[in-house]
Amino acid sequence: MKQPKEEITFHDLSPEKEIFLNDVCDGLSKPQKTLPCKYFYNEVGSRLFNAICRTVEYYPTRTELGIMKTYAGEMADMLKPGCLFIEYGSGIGEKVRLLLEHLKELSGYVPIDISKEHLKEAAEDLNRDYPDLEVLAVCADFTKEFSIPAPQKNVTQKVIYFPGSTIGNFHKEAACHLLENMANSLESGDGLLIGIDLKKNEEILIQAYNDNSSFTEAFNRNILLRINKELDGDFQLDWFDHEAFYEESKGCVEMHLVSRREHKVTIHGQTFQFLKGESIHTESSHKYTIDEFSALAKQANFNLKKSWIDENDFFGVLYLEVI
Ligand code: AVJ
Repeated sequence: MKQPKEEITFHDLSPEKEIFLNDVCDGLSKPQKTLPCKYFYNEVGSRLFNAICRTVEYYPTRTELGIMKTYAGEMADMLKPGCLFIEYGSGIGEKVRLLLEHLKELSGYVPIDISKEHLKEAAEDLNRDYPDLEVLAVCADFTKEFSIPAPQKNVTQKVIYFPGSTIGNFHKEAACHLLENMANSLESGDGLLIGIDLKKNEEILIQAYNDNSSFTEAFNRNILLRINKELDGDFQLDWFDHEAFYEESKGCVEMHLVSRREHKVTIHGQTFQFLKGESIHTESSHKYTIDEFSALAKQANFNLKKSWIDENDFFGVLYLEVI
């Protein structure tokens, strides 16, 4: 086995506990209670998410991986030799490996993730397998401002890789805003390679968020457990039911946690009242057509160059460039 040439660079900008507490209390004070879905991804949550990805019902991961396996060469051909490859929400880094087989002349790889332990492990594994690649890991909430570290080699082009359809977690305006921020961190001719979950039969969508092995349910509830542990909360996990449905008018799957009874929850000394049947909206997952997404990206100054889709039209990987 090859020895890693050097250690990875690790920039820790993970959100502070006060911000987490603030976001939670803000969300639970609204008429429609909500919790930001980015807080799903602590160590347990990231593990549960990986379990969801392996279920039969959750088609996006395996479909996107299939597209990457088939077309990674074509995707790599769109990029300039010496480009800096920046991955938003890098997770376990499974998808990027398929591209790295074809991207031999990168100036560096910048994985960005909010889940610190998973990021560190994935970045170190990658560094071991690709000893010539400079890995500059950034633990950050990419919806907040952060800077992209510079590698030692000369950067000919910057390309943001945003797989997994994570962009779907943002409602239209927020998605547009995030794309604008990306475009602002890039220059004309720089790229964005992005995974988009496509609109499809409602039954398939509903199944994907209601898997039989109940990993999605556990993933959804885990956010309450995290609040209990990290913010001194007293949520009774089994007083909440997992619910996921497709909201046709918004084009998104919504996940909720529905209170089975009237009760009170205390978090860090602050009390929140729940009615029977009242829900916490924990996630939205927007589905697009290629045209809808390319129009949205256009507003953020990105031009669609090429797209790759699986044979069922379930998922798309799009390459766009800053105008
Ligand atoms: C990782 C955000 C794309 O929205 O489908 C999976 C997360 N939530 N099952 C998605 C998720 C419930 C997933 N993303």
